[in-house]
Amino acid sequence: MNITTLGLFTKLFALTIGLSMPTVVAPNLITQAFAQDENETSETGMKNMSNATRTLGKIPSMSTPGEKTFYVFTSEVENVDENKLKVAGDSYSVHTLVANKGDKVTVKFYNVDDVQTERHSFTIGDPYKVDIDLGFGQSGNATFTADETGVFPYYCRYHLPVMTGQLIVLP
Ligand SMILES: [Cu+2]
Repeated sequence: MNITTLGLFTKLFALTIGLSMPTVVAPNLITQAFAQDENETSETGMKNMSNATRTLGKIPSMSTPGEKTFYVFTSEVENVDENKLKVAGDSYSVHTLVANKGDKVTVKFYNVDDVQTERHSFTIGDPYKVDIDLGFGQSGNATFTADETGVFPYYCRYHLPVMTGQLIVLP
């Protein structure tokens, strides 16, 4: 380890300490960190979160009554030898989505697969009839009202049977 590497290492160490200390020592520093993020995000939801944090001094719940927004990314299980195992290693970043009956549900789906020829879909059959079908680097979304309770599988039409999940709609 030369001097430059050592210096970098020390800085990284200091940074790590700096990042981990506030959570232990001073909870109000977390609030400041949230407030700083405000300029970096355009999502109104996130802004509301930091406002709520500042005025109430509470950790935000992130839930809006009657609305659910889910961010789902494509994912890859590491070390799956597709030829040997005869199964794809593709997956979703989230495998279970939970909503309450009557919720307005929005699914935002992102194809972050680094294989440029690989398409992925986020598909739910009846009664919701969702089909977000994406090519390389694309994203798409779908909104529906969860007016039927039950467990509804979602799947990628290109990577069955492994790339699946379930939407649970509670009464
Ligand atoms: Cu897929």
